[in-house]
Amino acid sequence: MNNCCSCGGAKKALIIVDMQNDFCPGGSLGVRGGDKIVSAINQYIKCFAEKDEFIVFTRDWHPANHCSFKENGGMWPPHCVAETKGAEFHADLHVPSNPFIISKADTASKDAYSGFDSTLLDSHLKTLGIEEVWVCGLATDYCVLSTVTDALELGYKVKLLSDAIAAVDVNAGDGEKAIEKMVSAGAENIRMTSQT
Ligand code: VGL
Ligand code: ZN
Repeated sequence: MNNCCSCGGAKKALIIVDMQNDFCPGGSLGVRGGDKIVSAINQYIKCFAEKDEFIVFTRDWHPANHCSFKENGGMWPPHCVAETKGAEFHADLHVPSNPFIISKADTASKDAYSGFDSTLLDSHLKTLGIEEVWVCGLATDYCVLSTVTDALELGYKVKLLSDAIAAVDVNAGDGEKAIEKMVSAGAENIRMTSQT
């Protein structure tokens, strides 16, 4: 892919949202094409890792009795229960040996789509002097949308990696609408990978 170097620009981080088995085809909340973006994400990981730039993995990390599950009045099938296979990262994702992981929505009574919601992500990025985030992962219309919206509100410059996201599409077109929302909120829509 093209050079992803900041080249004197803002210090940046790659945020990989919820690339977990349950959000990939075969998982309990499988997103169509969720597995097809792994190769693009790996290209971004390589580019950031080579330049020693910060990489964050978020994960949905629910207790077994989480409020977002249908049986508890929520809208989703049970998914991403902490410590289960479904909550593990996709096996082909190139997770570095000592990854920085943000777990979210890890208490029964509260859901959290954004990686910034009730986590240390913002304070950590600010401590590192990071001003720009590149966001990819799952799902475009839920956790990617929320993470991007929060990042913009928190003052980060945001690049949306639209070759490395996929949508739940509860209603047809939700993913496209989410992309429009993120762009009108100030995210820059880019695609840099070679399609393999
Ligand atoms: C997500 C639905 C429920 C996501 C998380 O990661 O987009 N979607 N929980
Ligand atoms: Zn969830």
